[in-house]
Amino acid sequence: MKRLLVTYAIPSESLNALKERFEVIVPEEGSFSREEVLRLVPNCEAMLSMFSFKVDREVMDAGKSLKIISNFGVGYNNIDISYAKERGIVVTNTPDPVVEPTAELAFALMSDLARRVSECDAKLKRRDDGLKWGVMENLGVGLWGKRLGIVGLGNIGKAIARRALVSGMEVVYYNRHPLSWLEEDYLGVSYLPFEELLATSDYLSLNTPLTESTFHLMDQTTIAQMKRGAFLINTARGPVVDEAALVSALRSGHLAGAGLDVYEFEPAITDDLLTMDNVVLVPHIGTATMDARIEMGNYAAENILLFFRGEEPLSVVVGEK
Ligand code: 8YV
Repeated sequence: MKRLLVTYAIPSESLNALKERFEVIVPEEGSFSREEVLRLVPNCEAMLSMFSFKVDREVMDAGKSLKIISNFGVGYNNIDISYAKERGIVVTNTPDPVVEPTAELAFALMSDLARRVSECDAKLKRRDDGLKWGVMENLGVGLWGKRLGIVGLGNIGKAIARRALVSGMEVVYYNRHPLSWLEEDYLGVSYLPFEELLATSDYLSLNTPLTESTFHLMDQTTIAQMKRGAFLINTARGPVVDEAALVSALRSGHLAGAGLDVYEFEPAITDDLLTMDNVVLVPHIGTATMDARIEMGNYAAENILLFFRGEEPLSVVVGEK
């Protein structure tokens, strides 16, 4: 029987079909440590990995028999893709089940910031004397009539755009390769050059993968190019934003607020962010619903099953297409 190493205790129902065909090595709860993975992987033909676990050269060298790495999640910046290519290891991911939950969270962060929900909630709960009730108190900005700029209009960006449009927002986007006018028309979005997008968006949502070219895409220069009083939402990957530059733009008042699901030094969070009322923070929960976790698990499992049946996996990052 082939062996599959699952680095994290994902929903057990997602592993049922795999257990019929593989010896599945999975932690009872939480995740295997790096040392455990290095000890267990040598005998495994397949690995089901998580964004928080680095699958680098050392792991792949230890995994002499590895044929496939099925990543649980859409983002695969945790995997040394060029080494997987070199070794001929197929890498797959789970783009479809993450779309709606991530869009939901991005929209929740944006709505929260727009109407200062978490800020008021926290002040009320700690009976903060600074919280005043009154017609001219706790004024937010709102979403209706405002412009949302989406950096990276892939499937998640499009799902955010749909939500924004029904909320009365105007949606503009920047992609390295703009969509066709037909698709723009169908979605109700318009392309803008990056600098124009930054300068005119009231809300900026980051939805790019983390690559060499998106590392610190939002740094001191690009954050300064953002419209004064704008809000930044990041549900993509932390290092897309230079967190120190973000903190100083929030301190100076250039940015009105930020909604963050991901962090440059995750799981560490820059201390200053923890003290700011106009910052809404959540611990990388973009796809954290039970439904999504099961769907992601099933999808990651299906990728492995299809591969070993000699069929095309659902979503291939590296390997035969
Ligand atoms: C997951 C994510 O929480 O899909 C991604 O890239 O970051 C999230 O959906 C994560 O991948 C869990 O491994």
